[in-house]
Amino acid sequence: MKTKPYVIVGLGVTGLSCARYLAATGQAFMMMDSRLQPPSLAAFKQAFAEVPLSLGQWNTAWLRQAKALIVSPGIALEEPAIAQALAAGVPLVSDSDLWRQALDQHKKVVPIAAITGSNGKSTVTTLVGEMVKAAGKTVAVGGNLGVPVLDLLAQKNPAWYVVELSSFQLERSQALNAEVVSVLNISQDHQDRYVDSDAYWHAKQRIFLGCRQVVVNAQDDATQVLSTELVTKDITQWVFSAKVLPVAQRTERTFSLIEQEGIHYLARGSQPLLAVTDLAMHGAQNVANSLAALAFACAMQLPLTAAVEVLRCFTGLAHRCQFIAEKNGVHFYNDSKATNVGAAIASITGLVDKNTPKKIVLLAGGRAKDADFTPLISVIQPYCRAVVLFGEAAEELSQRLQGKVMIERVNSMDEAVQCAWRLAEAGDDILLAPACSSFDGFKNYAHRGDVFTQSVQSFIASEPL
Ligand code: UMA
Ligand code: ADP
Repeated sequence: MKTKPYVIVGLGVTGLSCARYLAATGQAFMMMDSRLQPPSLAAFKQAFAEVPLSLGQWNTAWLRQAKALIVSPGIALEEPAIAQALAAGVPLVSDSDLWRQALDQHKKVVPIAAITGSNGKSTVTTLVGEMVKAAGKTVAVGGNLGVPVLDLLAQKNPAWYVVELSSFQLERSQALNAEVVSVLNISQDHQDRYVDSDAYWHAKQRIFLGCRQVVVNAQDDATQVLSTELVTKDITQWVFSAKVLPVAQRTERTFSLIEQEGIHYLARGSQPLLAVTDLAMHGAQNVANSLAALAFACAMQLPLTAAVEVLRCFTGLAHRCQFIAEKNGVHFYNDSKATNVGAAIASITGLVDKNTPKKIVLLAGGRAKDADFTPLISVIQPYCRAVVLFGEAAEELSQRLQGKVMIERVNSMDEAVQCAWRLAEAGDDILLAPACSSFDGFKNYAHRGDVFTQSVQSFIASEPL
């Protein structure tokens, strides 16, 4: 009997990487996407002209007859056509399951460091990757950060895989069996995809499946391994905390702040490694991210001095609290990647300087993802001079903020920048930290950040000093 084909569901970068992998390993597959013009269509047609392709709707006949479904992370498993096929017994496989299988077939085992959490994933993943490079070793870095995990197989002889994984990727994957993993922090996100916050958090916890070492955030209990079902063997635990840990709690496996002669240092146990002021990234959130990355470096047996040098030099990723420009003492920051409430709070509080009277003019809005904005409002009230609202969530945010802070509503990024400038006073920060996803008006967060940056630059160029 002819073997059934895999059905790849979703023709984005993940779907395309799965197609390449299945073709390279001689396995039959078909491709499906509910959109008529999915983003990787041209690349797919060029490489796989003969492969059956179904576009524009869910092909239920294909879904039911598949050997297994490989469903891209952007598609909810609750999507009725997918859910029906799964309920009828069609197996589900993720791109990371295929990746794990491929790695297991190689004689040389390449260890994996895997990072999830609500915020800071991309920053920590990048830092850890840079720390491997600084140790003189080769590294393949990817996952939710951008390069799908299966595409990392193209890299020759890495000493480490360092991957960022989202809840969407983890919820549909079996044991990753990584060497070191972390759930960096948990705050609410993606409530349009999960029945409640617990379901989101349980998805994140799947990163622990089969791991050997964990990096835990001492300030967030939800980052600990909370079920013995996830980890069957003894695991080594490393701890980070962006606070000063009491001396009695400090060990070789703790990374926290210590204070010496009025100066705060990032430290291993009680050993100072780097003054906080010598970190190239700014914002309290990046102190936590740096400590987490140092914990990874030690768990991975990388030289600590090289890891510390990375922290001294790495200025941060684009679109994350990125300084754009200064005009008349007003600073413009692009944190388009603050796509949820927790990230926007970290972004605002990270800029607060209690020694100056400056305030923040916040640009916020976009697609709300069913978020609860209450915690954001309690930060906006004390620290923001005004909030400029745009996108689908503008109405909801405006109702929630009425009477609490000055609000303006706008229809374009150019208008948002001009409006923020009118509202700002000398010394203030103008911050794009939308607390929402960008998909209501932009291709993605990077596109939104680029549009903001261009608006700021043309505004500054057009205005006399
Ligand atoms: N879609 C359809 N119909 C389909 C298939 C997809 O409408 O048939 C829509 C989805 O609802 C989604 C979009 O297309 O809005 C993209 O989904 P996808 O699964 O095709 O995405 P990929 O291009 O494969 O990219 C995915 C991750 N995207 C998502 O999880 C939405 C990328 O993370 C990741 O970099 C890439 O795999 C490689 O691993 C992006 C992201 O936004 C950056 N991640 C979320 C986040 O960080 O908050 C989780
Ligand atoms: P992710 O990949 O999880 O989205 P990023 O490293 O890209 O995380 O950072 C996205 C945004 O999240 C940042 O711009 C900042 O606003 C916020 N952020 C970064 N690190 C943290 C942290 N440790 N805790 C809370 N918020 C953070």
